[in-house]
Amino acid sequence: MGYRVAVVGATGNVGREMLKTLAERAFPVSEVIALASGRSTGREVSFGEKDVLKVQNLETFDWKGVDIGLFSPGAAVSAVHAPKAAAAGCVVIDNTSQFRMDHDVPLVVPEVNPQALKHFRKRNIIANPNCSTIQLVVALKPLHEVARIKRVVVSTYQSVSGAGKEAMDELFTQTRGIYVNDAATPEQFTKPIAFNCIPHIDKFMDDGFTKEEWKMAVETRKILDPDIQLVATAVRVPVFIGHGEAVNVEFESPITVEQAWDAMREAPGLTVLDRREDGGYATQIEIAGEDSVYVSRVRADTTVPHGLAFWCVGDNLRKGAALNAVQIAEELVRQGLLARAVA
Ligand code: 11C
Repeated sequence: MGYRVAVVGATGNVGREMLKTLAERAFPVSEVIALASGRSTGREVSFGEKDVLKVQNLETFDWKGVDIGLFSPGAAVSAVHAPKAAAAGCVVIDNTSQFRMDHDVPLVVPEVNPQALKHFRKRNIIANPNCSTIQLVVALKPLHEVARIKRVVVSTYQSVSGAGKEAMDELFTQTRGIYVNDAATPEQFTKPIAFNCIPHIDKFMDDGFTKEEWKMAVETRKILDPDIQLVATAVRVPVFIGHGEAVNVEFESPITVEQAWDAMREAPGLTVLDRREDGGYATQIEIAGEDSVYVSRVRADTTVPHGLAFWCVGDNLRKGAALNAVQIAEELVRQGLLARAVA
């Protein structure tokens, strides 16, 4: 018994990770369909260790009979094709920013707000949050349950894979170019990314924040609590996979470091790696490929009445995108919200 599952954007960083995650977690599938733009039609992508799928053309695809669509093609493509799939009865789990803030589209991190899923039938679309939001709310949720969060200040250290395959290639080429005296002009980023940090992710908004920073604020409020104030600075760093975040949290009531450690240790999807010694913390290189969000460097922030500071890292392609989307599909099954799988 299994579901017919289509992956849209199957040749991209996240699409390939979605296929890998579906296979690794043995999600019950009767058929997996790889879809992408006409340019990629006929290309092959792996599904699990043994299977190879031929990529089909999204433009001409007939959605009838598809149970679940995992979308990660870019917001403009989702805007056109997700509603088409949803109208044909497919439950869309969309990884783009296209529908996240629509009031009738649930924005879900299964460890944080699985209850929001029950409203998905209004549009047949569920939104997967931005990668930097996902790892943050997984870390904040257990703390919010101990002492309500008032305000969050977060600075991100985001890997280039968040910007796609070409961005990863650009980091590689520029880094190599510096050693062989072959400087490449930046194309994917506005400034050199090799040996540099760029405080600019997504487009600029009228108030001076970038859209990435805005997304972290509004998505955290939608997922966790509409009363939380959040200010973000999003920075691209020369790392291939994994986003880091330095987080300061102000609470309404006292919370000790020990209480925070205990709550975070108990929380699903979260691993505390916090030895106060050289190397006793998690970094991007170590957690790439891992499902868990890692928290380190938890300490009291005594500059506010009830404050904590911590560091967290997560694999942006995995928990930040593909894994969260597959977990949403698993949660739909668990809550009995999908039609029965076909035999
Ligand atoms: C990045 N967070 O690292 C972005 C990628 O809204 O889903 C994901 C953009 C989004 O560049």
